Amino acid sequence: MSKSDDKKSGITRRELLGGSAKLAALAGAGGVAGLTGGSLLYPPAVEASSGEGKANVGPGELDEYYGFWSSGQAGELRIMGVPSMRELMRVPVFNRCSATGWGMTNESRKILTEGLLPDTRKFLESRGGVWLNGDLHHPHMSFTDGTYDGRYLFMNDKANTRVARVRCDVMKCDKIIEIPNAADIHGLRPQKYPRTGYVFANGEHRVPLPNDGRDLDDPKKYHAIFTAIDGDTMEVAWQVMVDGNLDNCDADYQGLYAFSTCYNSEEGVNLAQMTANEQDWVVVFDIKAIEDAVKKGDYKEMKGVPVIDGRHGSRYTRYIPVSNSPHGCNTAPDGKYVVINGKLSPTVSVIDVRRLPDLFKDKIEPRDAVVAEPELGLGPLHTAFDGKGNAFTTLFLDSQAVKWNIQKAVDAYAGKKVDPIIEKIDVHYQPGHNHTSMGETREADGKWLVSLNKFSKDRFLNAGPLKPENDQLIDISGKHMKIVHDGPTFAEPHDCIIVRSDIVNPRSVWKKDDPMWAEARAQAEKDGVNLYTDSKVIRDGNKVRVYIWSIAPNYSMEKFTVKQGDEVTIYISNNDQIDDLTHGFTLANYGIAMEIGPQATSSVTFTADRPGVHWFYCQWFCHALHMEMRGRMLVEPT
Ligand code: CUK
Ligand code: CUA
Repeated sequence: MSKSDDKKSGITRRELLGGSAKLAALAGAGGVAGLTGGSLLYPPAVEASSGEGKANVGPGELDEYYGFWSSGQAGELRIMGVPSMRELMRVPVFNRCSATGWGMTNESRKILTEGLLPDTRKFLESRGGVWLNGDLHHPHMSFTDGTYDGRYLFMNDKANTRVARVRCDVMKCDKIIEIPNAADIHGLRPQKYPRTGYVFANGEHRVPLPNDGRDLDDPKKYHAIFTAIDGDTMEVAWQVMVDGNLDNCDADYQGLYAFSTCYNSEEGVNLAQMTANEQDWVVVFDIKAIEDAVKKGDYKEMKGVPVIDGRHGSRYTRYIPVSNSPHGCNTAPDGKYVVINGKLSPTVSVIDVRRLPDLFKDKIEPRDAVVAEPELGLGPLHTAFDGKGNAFTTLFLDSQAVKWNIQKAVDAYAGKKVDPIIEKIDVHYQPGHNHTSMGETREADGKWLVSLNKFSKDRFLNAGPLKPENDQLIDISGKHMKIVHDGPTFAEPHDCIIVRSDIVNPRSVWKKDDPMWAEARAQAEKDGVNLYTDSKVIRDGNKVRVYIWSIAPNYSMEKFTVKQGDEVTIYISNNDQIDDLTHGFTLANYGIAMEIGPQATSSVTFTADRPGVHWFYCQWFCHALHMEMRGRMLVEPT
């Protein structure tokens, strides 16, 4: 907070911090005080904290919004309740999961491997077949007509150049593809209109094409690639080669353009080179023109994908100069403006999408598409919207959230004497992304803002040198922004979306014909086995298939025998049809665990190379006799 801001609001940063701490203490104690007859310590604070009351979702009460949180280098998707900020679920995607068996079961390994490029598959052969890590930054829901439609969530993996999809009907990942030609997918956004449609994904780092060793330390031969993925089939539709690198991206509300920020127009390979220029740029992609180019054949095919040349001078792109090293790229719900966040510059640049047709016709200069450039504070990274014409930008270096008015910023840029900044509040500390409820849709409702802060320092009990991040919930429904909740989170929520709960309707019980275990179903059919009623051991040379079903607290088989060296596949089908009756299957000392949801089938294949008695047990608490839900695998030595 600058000195002048301190004077304006009449409080210092430290006092504000103290005040928030008191509010937080009250949030926990308020209810108890009434019961115990204890007096409220800070009654004025309660009056002042209307938002806090709204944020308090009592035991058994349901949240108004789903939050879908990334987890950065943890590689999973997290589902939160907003405004309670309760963590509801973790969905393994790019990581492996000890609880659910993601990365161990045949069903998950199929998803983790089927979209790998041949050379990666080969690379992983001696490394267990699947990647062990991922870096999930940007989870975004599919759209229809400019708003969330509850079908899918899409997300990037920066670490191993992948894009994944999660089915919202069961909240499980069903597709992961590796993106060819690109290096390290960072920015990701779905097409908003007319529907998703495309999922746009930025290859952040520049590499030689092909990247097979023939070119090494010759950065002039490096390229960054923008990718459009068909969200329905999860196949790459087309790619565009650009100048510079690619950071974040977004789409418009008209279905005509996509935008990517570039923080390395210098095409450097070290920090000094990458930040040398005064200006970098935003690349604008003309989607219809690119689709035409694909139809007409104006592309080069690389690794089976049409790659369009979108470098300077191309008909398919335009490069709009903005200040050095822009980062976030956010389309406003009014459908008119795209906010480009300055990062190294204290400004954001506002692009008017209505000027883009003229830009592509070269009737205006690229800079003429910029209609505002308000100076907001130090380190603007990402911007969210309230649907009422206001924007909220994170200031990483200032550790603040700034609320500003878009129209006023446009007016000020045009020369009017107006101050677009409405309010700044401290957040704790160093915010990256922020997000408003429904804020990246045309249904932005202006109720909540989440600030995803990279550091928590003194906000929580010290848990050791590795600190959690701090997600703060801010009530933006009133005149002033008000922090109402601190939420510690483990590494590292870059980004999130906040979706009205009526849009998301997951099932409680699986359908028996779910595509997730289609292969198990096909194999069972070949073996003449009903997955849900037959217990069978089928020997097929040294391949053994074991079919087991379960009803709490029993497996249908108490033991089975195999020979040392057999390749064993175990299929477990959960015959319980009850809400919240998940079983597990853990095979002790074989490193195997899997989740089997109600009416689901899970399977795992392994070599029985350890002779002896091996207990398998249910690791998902399912019944009073859950501990007894177990059986034996007897492995005869050869
Ligand atoms: S990036 Cu992390 S703070 Cu990967 Cu969306 Cu901006
Ligand atoms: Cu089945 Cu625990």
